[in-house]
Amino acid sequence: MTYCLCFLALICSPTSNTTIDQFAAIEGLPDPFLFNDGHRVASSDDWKARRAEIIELISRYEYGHVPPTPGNVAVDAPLESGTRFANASTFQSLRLKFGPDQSLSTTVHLYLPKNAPRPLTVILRFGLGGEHAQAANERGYAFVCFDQTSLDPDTEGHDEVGPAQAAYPDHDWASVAVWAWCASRVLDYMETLTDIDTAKSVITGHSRTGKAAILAGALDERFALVVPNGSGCGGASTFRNPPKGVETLELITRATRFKSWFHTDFGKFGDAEERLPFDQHFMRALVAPRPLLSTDAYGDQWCNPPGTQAAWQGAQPVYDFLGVSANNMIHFREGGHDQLAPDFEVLLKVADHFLKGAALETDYQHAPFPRVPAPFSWKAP
Ligand code: GTR
Repeated sequence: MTYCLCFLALICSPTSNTTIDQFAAIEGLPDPFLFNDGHRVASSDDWKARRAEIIELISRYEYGHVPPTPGNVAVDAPLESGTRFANASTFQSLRLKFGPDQSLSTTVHLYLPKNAPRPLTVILRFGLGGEHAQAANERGYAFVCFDQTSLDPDTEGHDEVGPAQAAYPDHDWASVAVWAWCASRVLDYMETLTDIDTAKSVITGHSRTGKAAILAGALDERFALVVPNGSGCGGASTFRNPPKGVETLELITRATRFKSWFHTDFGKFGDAEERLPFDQHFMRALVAPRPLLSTDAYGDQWCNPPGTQAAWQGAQPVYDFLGVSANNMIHFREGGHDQLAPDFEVLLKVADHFLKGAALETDYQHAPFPRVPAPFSWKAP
């Protein structure tokens, strides 16, 4: 136990000059209920304290630390307004400004159904493409998408200090964290609109922005439903014991690939995932007790489907402990890497249930690989 306490003190010191050898290997998924000092969560207040420790762990080693809410989001310029979907929806494009001296900006597209009762439940999605806007509007949801890359460009094989990192030079945040923070700034703006009910907001994204969606949902408790799609490595699937053919921590953090998405220390855990003091089930646990639905595809091998099951299983004891077992959801469809209409339909069904009180026909709590055992033996306190 003494060794354990020293070790935990070491890993949690943000100033320590750690090397990989200083991290003890953890067999199976780490226990999210175990505090850094070795004692275990026993009450819901304890869980709040442990949750704060987990935020520090994933910020220190995986994504970097995000700055506080700037509290100064405003419209910089309206860009376009019109209608969409045979005049059934209004469309607005505008630029928001925020951050130090309001020097940061991002473009936001708002699609609002004309005939749905106000205030509207809102679905936020990363990227300006507008995919799924019509489906959302037809079901009475506002759909808002935004350009997260205006705060940090999406680069491969090299890093660029993006505008957000330049504006906050004391922060060690990497791209995924910048993008997640961007979603929260768009939500700040939504809070100023009488047409929108931000107490009922959904955050979703696909692939790299699925990683940003789960991080946004983990850090910002205003997101009422969190739906990472095809997020895989660094998103909703675990790193430990990667099966053949999946994207591993070592692969994703290569300098020739996406090192710049993650904290500069994260690549040290490449081919040594077992030494990570957490795994991605901690991300799902951070969202609890709020509902979380991961949507994925069996054919999307690169995204590590069994690892997504493992993360879902590893978060379930936390949802159970908080008395909301049904809020931890997983869905797999046949096919490949995409956020398709059927994926979005599952999101809408789950949103209808959790945010609008509709009945849920399916519980989305079935293991996609029922014969694969859960890779841990600890239980909820
Ligand atoms: C891939 C990367 C994945 C995923 C994907 C995407 O190249 O390996 O982690 O993020 O890009 O965003 O499309």
